[in-house]
Amino acid sequence: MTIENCFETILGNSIVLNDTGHDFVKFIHASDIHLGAVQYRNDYRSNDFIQAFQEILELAIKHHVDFILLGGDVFTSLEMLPGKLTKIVKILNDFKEFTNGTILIIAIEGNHDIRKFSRGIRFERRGQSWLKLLNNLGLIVLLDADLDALSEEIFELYNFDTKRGGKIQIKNVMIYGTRYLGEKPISFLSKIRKAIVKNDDLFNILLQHFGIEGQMENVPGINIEDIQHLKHRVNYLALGHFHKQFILENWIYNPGSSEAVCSVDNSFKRGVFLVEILKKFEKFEKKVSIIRLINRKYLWETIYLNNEFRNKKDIEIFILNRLSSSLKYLNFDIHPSNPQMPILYLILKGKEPSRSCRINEKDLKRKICYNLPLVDVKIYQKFRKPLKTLDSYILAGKS
Ligand SMILES: [Mn+2]
Repeated sequence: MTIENCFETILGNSIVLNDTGHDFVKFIHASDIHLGAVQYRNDYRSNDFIQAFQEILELAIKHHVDFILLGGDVFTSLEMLPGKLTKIVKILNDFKEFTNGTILIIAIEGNHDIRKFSRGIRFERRGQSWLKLLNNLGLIVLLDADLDALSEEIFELYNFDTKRGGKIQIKNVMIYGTRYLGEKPISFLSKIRKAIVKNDDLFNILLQHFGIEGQMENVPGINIEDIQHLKHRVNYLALGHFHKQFILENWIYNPGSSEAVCSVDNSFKRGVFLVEILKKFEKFEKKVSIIRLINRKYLWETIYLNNEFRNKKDIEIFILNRLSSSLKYLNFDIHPSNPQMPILYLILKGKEPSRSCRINEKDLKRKICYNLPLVDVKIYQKFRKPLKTLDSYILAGKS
């Protein structure tokens, strides 16, 4: 039995390689793919993240790019089910084979790539990641600078034999990258600036995993004034970390997460950047286009529970009936592998059910997905608290 190359199945076997010469470079900048997200909770939803990754690789082939940048959080944690990793390795192998290794995937580690969910263990210090494995298998180029070294040795050229290095040159573009530098990377950045070589013949990209203050509400980031010093040596600051897309001052770029990792991500503009760099009359010209990915659809529904319910089953029937009528228009086949089936974010409001009727979210979710064409349901219980009676105040005062 031969296992088909997934890119050949989708794109046919004709590949046009990018041979437009040294002065024209094209790349895709993506980030925060979060492979492995929701893998324990919902297998089909979890595949959406792998699907988004495959879509990025397909875009790279279709647009004949020279390389792909991944700004960290490629994986959602160190915990990865074997089946999922096998799938990812197969896709990367197929990609390498289909493109004859001409499109390099250049990545750095984000905070999630080194994160372990188990309690109480500082695993980050052990320096392991799935990206390191993919790098050792020759499927990606993982950039990491040696920040303890002397300035001129911080960024060694990536060596394909040792599979180590902090920078790589493709045509007249030089890409510098480091691992996630923690929550306060400022002290490292002046070191990094000194180590980046200013050369008018090269277009410098710095690949980093941090956010910029003010771009996301209540999420800490770096003050933009504190990185102005990089501007003179960096033509394109390629970021990852914030799941919301932003472009600042025509040199700072953050594409946002490729799938919605949590419900709030759905409200953000997200996607990938397709960047073209052309050297014209000794000057670099840059064109950045935004590409949105085909993500899983989602919908929000609010149900008010104002009736008296005798038992848990009555509540479930009530919710199911409400949903069946409001989602009537979804006439898809109910099969979890159907990619058209949306995710439902369900808000329950009104009177909080009594203790004996308390909602079991897992049960309710299972029943909803069994009866309606939805891939997954996330339930938010936002009931108003029952008013305290005068008696309960008096009792509380006595105790
Ligand atoms: Mn992330």
